[in-house]
Amino acid sequence: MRFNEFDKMMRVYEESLDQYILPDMYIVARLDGRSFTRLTKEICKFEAPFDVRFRDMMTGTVKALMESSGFRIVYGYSESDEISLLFHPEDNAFGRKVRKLNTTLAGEASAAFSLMLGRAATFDCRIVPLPNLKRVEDYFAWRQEDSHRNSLNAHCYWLLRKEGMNKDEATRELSGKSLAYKNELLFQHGINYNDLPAWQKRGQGVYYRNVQKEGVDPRTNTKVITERRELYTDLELPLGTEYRKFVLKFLEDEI
Ligand SMILES: Nc1nc2c(ncn2[C@@H]2O[C@H](COP(=O)(O)OP(=O)(O)OP(=O)(O)O)[C@@H](O)[C@H]2O)c(=O)[nH]1
Ligand SMILES: [Mg+2]
Repeated sequence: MRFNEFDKMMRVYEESLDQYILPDMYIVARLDGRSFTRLTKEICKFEAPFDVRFRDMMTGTVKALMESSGFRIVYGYSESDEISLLFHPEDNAFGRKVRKLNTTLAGEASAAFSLMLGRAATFDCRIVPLPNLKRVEDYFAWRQEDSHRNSLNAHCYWLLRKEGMNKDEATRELSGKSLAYKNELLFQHGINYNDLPAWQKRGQGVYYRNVQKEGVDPRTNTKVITERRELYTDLELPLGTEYRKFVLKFLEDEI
């Protein structure tokens, strides 16, 4: 068999699982830290339930993906050990091949996070194709609600652990309990959930914004104001309907 024919025959197998995101679908990628329960509790012993160093490594990873993955990402969101990335509607990198998106993003996130942490850590990645703007805002509202529920539960869990319960007892105590019950549990111990930092309840957003920088024009030696686009980490994301509008704006600004 000539090499050309051989090559053609083998490519059929290689490409048999390839999928593409259909045109007009909005793309969101979600990355999640692999076995980060062990990493955060046993290997690195991050502060629980929330550690600012861990949060900053997660947002640092989002920034690395937005700056150098080669994809046009208009908004990045992080909560707990996960990251969601909203793609520019016209991003056509790798012909929207799912395999390339997943592997490139997971590889880059793992590398960026590992360098910051100083040891190997990995992320998985899934692509979520969304059919319209309503589902895009639903997606981000969903992850924000997940962040809220996780954080309320985590604060209660670590409160019970500090009170002397072991892992199983604390988990059992909270299993099936309502949000109102958990809020009340914290309140009874002097913690008002509403007063906790916004980022712990809603997660962090990363996006580009225009900033004005003061410089000196070397030709005239006078002060000049220039505008630059830079990545910004927002630790006070809006909530509910306001957050939905906030997310859609990143797409509207680009269309
Ligand atoms: N100590 C600490 N842990 C955190 C922090 N943020 C997230 N985590 C932990 O990260 C883990 C994320 O949960 P999962 O993604 O469901 O669990 P996982 O162990 O990563 O499992 P897989 O994702 O299935 O591989 C939870 O155990 C969280 O408590 C933090 O700021 N401090
Ligand atoms: Mg994980």
